[in-house]
Amino acid sequence: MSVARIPRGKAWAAAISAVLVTLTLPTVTATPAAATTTAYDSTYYKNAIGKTGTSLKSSLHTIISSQSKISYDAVWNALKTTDQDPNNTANVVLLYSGTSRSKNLNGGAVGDWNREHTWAQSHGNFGTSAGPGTDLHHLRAADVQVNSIRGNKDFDNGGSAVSGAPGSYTDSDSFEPRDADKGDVARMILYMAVRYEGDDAWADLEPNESTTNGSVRFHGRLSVLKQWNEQDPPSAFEERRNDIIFTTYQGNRNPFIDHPEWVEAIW
Ligand SMILES: [Ca+2]
Ligand SMILES: [Ca+2]
Repeated sequence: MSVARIPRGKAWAAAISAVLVTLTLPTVTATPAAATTTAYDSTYYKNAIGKTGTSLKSSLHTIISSQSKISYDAVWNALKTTDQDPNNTANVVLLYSGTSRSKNLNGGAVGDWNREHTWAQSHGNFGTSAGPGTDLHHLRAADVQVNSIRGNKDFDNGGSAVSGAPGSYTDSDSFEPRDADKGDVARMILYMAVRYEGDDAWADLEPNESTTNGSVRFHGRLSVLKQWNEQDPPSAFEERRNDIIFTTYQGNRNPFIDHPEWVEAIW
């Protein structure tokens, strides 16, 4: 009987390399915030693809700065569409609490919802004229009293429970949203940093590590926002509102909802 003439050494090498391939592949694909691909990569994001750091930030700034602006009064009706409860079209879902509340309860009284500026208005003093103060990419429906507790605080972990917003915490100088809203908040803040670079009528908004920014043009806390972006990836709710803002209201997108890995690529 003849025996197969495969040299023993080569058979071993082939077997070992096959094992190595199966061992190394999962490690390569398991990196956090793995690169995503979107339908917009070859069109809207064409000039940003493949870039990192300040080059990526600069490209994205140019792309997303082409937009329409709405009035602060028009924000009410826009939020009734962008923040609609997926399970009840008569309601909006409120940031920080997750409460579902009637669209008709918009206003300033206890029990109403109002227009939360996730990037606090005072951080750069942009007010509510058409611009950063009316930019739907960081405006969300929120409970009047919860919004008041958040105030203009920077974002960070820690504090005591927020009344009316289970899972959210606050202390004297910072606010921590509930887990389901952490990534949303991070991506909204970082959108604002890329959109507003000081080359128009508005301040150059930037994230930093402080929790006492008050009325300066910075927002904290960057290292925590980066963690929140990883911890709470974009949801169907966020993706839907990004699409509605793009197609119906502003004509621009939040790049960090489409490509959450771009947070680490820039910061
Ligand atoms: Ca979320
Ligand atoms: Ca900026």
